Amino acid sequence: MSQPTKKVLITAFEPFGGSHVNPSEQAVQLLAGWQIPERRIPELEISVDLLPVAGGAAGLRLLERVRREAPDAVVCLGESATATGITLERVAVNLRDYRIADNSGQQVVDQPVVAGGPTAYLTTLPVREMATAITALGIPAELSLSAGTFLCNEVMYTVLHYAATEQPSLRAGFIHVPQLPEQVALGGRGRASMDRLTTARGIAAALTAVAAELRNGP
Ligand code: PCA
Repeated sequence: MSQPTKKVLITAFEPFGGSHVNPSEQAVQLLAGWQIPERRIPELEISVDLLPVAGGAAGLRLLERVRREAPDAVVCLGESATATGITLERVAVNLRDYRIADNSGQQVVDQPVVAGGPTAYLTTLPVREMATAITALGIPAELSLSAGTFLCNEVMYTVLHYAATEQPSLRAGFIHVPQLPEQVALGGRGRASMDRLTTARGIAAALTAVAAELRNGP
């Protein structure tokens, strides 16, 4: 008997911080275009969106989409200049403390994401299984305790707060991806990088673990 289809919303971020590309956007373009074999997960109906790197606006856009589409899971992606592999975030904190200005020019310091909200939320994605699925392909993956205090943490906290308060069945979390080789080369520093195809394959593998979790869930 075929499984009922589950809806997964995947988001990426636009470029920021003076860069012309964002590896999360490029990986999501490959996922959306069915350009990688691992993408074929019949029981998942995948939709994608691109979020602005703008405080407040990113979360509003994400929640508007979540309310409209009512997905079963939300997987948000963003770039990290320090990630050495595909990085599955475990915790979102109720803190906005931007190390640089966002794309609208605002640099928020020491503000909560949601006034009066809990200090933190744990991811509701099966991050351990996702990491295992990624590394099984020979692609580096790790779990992380903090998505930072910039936009990535902000959207992760925003969607987890929405789930906790309005849609408890919704699974949500955040994945940081390394910079592209060309970004690291431009920066002139010996940092880790990952090409877009490898990143997209890793994310697709992680989605198979999400699909398994949704299959077994309520
Ligand atoms: N990375 C930033 C915001 C946008 C992105 O791709 C972050 O780590 O918060």
